[in-house]
Amino acid sequence: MTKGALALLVHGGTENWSSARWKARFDQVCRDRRVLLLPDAAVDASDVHYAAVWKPRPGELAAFPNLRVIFNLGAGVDALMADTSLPDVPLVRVAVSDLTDRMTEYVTLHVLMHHRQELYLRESQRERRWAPRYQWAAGAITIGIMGLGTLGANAAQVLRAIGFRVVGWSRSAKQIDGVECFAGKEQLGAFLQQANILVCLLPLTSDTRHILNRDVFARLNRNSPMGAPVLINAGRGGLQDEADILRALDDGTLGAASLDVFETEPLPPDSPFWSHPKVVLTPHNAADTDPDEISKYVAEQIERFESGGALENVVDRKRGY
Ligand code: NDP
Ligand code: OXD
Repeated sequence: MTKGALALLVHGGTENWSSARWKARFDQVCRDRRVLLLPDAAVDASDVHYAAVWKPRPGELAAFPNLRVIFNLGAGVDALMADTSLPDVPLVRVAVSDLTDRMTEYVTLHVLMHHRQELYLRESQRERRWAPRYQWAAGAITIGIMGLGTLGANAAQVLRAIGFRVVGWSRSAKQIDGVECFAGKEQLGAFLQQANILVCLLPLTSDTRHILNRDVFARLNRNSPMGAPVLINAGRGGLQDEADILRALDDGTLGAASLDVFETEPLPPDSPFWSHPKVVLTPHNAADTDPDEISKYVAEQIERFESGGALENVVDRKRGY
C-alpha cells in the first residue's frame, strides 16, 4: 500500500529556510514516502496525509482534505494559530534538545554580555580608553525568565550553574531546582521586582501580546550593581511594545536590550533599533531549527503515529501554544 504523502511548505525566506535543503533532508529520512515540495502543480491534494510547514500562508493547509497531522518546523506556532482555516488535526511543534541548546547559548551569551559590561568595554576599545570598571560577581545579578517551558527551563538551569540568581514566571506553577518560580498574573509583580535582567521566552498568544511594555519595565529591579535593568527578548516580536522599549532605553528605565525578534521581520532599514547604542540586535536567529535534526524528528513521529503510538509536543489550541 502506498503511504500518504508529506507536503512540505516552507516560506522562511532565509538561508536556513531554503526549501531545496529541507526537501533533500526529508527525501532521505522518508525513503518510502513521497515528499512534495509545494507549490507543486503535480500534487493531488487528497494524497497528502502530513504537512511539514514553516509560516504557511493563511488558507494553504485547508487545501488538503485528508490531512492527519501538521508538523510546525519550529517551536513557536503563532503564525499557524493566526490561520482561521487551519484544519482541525493535531498540530505538532518542535521541542528537541538541538534547538533548546541553541537557545540556551543565545541567552547565556547575551546575559553574560550585559553582566560583563561588554557594551561599555567595546566602546572603550573603539575610543582607545583604558578605563576598567569594577566587575561584580554573577551572584550579584538576578535573571528573571518569562516562560519556563522547554526553552526557559533549560536556560534557567544553565544560568543558575554559572552562578546567577534565577527567578522564573509561567502560566502554571513550576518547581525547578534552585530557581524561585512565580506563576500567573497575580505573581507577575513579585517576579518583576526581583529581576535585573529580564529574559523573555514566552510564546506569542492573545494573553502575551505586548506584555513587554513600559509598565513591566518600570517594575523591574534597579538595585543591582548594573543599575538600570536589561531586556532580552528571543520569544516573538509581537510580545514587545517597540515604542515603549525605545522610550524606556532613552529615559533610562532600561539600561540596554538584546532583541532577536521584531514586530516586522525583516526589520525595516529605517528602524531606529539598527543604530541604537543600547541595543544588541540579531536577525531572528537565536535558535535555528536544523533541517537534519528536525526532518528526523518529524519522520520518527510519523512512524510512531502510524504504528498507533502517541504524537509528542502537540499544541493545545485553546491555550494557543
Ligand atoms: P513552551 O510552550 O515549552 O513554553 C512556553 C512557556 O511560556 C511555558 O512555561 C508557559 O507556561 C509560559 N506561558 C505561556 N503563556 C503564558 C502566560 N500567559 N503567562 C505566563 N506564562 C505563560 O515553549 P518553548 O519554550 O519551546 O518556546 C517559547 C517560544 O520561544 C516559542 O513560542 C517561540 O515563540 C520562541 N522561539 C524563538 C526562537 C528564536 O530563534 N528567536 C526559536 C525557538 C522558539 P506553562 O508552563 O504554565 O504552560
Ligand atoms: C521557532 C523560531 O519558533 O525559530 O522555532 O522562531
